[in-house]
Amino acid sequence: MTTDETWWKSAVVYQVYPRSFADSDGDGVGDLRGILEHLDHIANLGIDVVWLSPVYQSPQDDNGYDISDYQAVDPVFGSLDDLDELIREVHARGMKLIMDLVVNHTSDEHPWFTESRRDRDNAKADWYIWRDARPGTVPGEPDSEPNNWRSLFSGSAWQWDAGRGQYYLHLFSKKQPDLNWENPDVRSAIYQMMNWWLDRGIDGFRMDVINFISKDPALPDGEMTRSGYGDGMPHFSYGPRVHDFLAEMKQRVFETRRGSYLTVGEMPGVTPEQAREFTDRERGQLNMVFHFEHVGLDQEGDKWTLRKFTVSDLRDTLGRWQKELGEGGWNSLYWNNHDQPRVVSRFGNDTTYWYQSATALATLLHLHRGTPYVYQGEELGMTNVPFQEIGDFRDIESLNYYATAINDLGADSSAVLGALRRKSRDNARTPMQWTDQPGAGFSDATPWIPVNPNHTWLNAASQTADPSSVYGFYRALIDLRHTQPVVVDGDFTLLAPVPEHLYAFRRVLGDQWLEVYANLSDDPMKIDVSGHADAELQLCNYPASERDPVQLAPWEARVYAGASVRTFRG
Ligand code: TEU
Repeated sequence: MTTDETWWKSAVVYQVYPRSFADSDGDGVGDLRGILEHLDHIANLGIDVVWLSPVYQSPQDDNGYDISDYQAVDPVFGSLDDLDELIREVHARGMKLIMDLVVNHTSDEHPWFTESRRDRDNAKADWYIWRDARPGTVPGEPDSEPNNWRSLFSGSAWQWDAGRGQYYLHLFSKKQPDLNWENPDVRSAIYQMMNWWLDRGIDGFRMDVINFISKDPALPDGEMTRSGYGDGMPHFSYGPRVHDFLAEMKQRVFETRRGSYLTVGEMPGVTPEQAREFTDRERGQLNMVFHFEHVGLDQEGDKWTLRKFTVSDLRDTLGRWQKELGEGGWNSLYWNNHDQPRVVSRFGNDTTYWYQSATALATLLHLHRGTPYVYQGEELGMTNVPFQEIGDFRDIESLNYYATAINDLGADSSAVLGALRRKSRDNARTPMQWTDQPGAGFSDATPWIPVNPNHTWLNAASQTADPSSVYGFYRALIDLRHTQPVVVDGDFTLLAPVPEHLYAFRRVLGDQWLEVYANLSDDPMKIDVSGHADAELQLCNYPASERDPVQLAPWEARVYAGASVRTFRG
């Protein structure tokens, strides 16, 4: 238990997606004992906090984000004893453990829902969001849904339940019914469960789509989209009671305890102004939130419609978030997680400048103000996956989208596959690449999703002992955060005007300063760093022999500060 209230400001978090991390028992699926075996890989990177994606009991319709028992471990991942051991071993290495809190919805196999769907009078009848068919329609027939909202996993967000004779709302899959947070009993049950986990020794929560818990009670139709359904986001992503609910949670869970925990809310669609309210030091309810603006820059409307990404958009977006949350609020910083394609393939160059672009993007992210998150494999520069056909994909979001795009909208299958290859969540979910062996050291059995063929050269075994590897570079960046207060607390100013592909900023804390320059392109770029002595160069992803005083090489990143020289690959 920690009592320094803002310990999470200097922390770096590492996300483990248990299904894809390490398989200890040879069933092709990662598990808790697999994580235990590899904890030193995480600790040696300098990580402070491990975030564990869901390991709760689940039918695995959405890989564990559909929970049927919040207080049990799914046998595919191990047992509660294994989890207790993991908590102990994480703590023994001086790290903390946070878990996923998925309480916008449960699984349809959760006993709460089984009871709720039985009839309209049972004790849990009102625990989910049930509505009658649209007046004047035939219940259960197409277009009779209570409103036109699209599910984030394609199709209508409503499922007809013949037994109860009503529809239930599911913003995600039909096996993920939305809980009714308006009901105080639902909220109490959730707070009780959260306290149970904190009593067990965990150090906080990553809260799944936590800005979706309050819906506009009128559930109005949304604006029509190309999908043939309406966009309900404006009616559920920042509902009228979201602040009340989170304030109550803070009061009934976190404020009843002596420790200081990490709380991070995942919030699709959140604006910087809203995020500031959520994370305000005095009045806010959470330490930080995950926003989605920068990971929406390569799409137009929905995630499958691609749009050209530009460095100036990235600068404007992240710069605005830095400014808005500069005083009073706090940012979380991420390129990757289990829902996003790999950053080196997405915003970098995963062929010619693989090492350089992976490390340049890492430099930018880790030296912004906020708490950085590393997603498993990102510290090795893991890339997107050369998926060949629809049979290579596993993710429900990808499979549903493929089926509806082709069957309902008559899209061309090769175009749909092209979009999936770029944006599918499965890019992040192929097995962690430990070795160059056939199962990538992930599993001796056939893995639940194939390993990326590039594990033959891109793997942990070849990197962890090498300071000039991507892993070595991440270590150096994390070390910089832990040794230089300006990285944690310094204020942030974008350097402008700059050429289109240059991302440069300055951090200042008292008389300490730090300047970061990154060339996010395949071409060399002239820069003026004549004001800086060589002695001020703290970190660079090119060796000294290749460094030009007046120009940056492709994807070169330099960090200047007032301390001694540290060179990588040099
Ligand atoms: O994700 C919420 C979310 O809105 C997106 O990140 C989601 O992946 C979207 O479909 C992307 O197009 C969270 C979890 O991170 C995700 O894994 C779950 O599938 C989802 O909630 C439902 O629990």
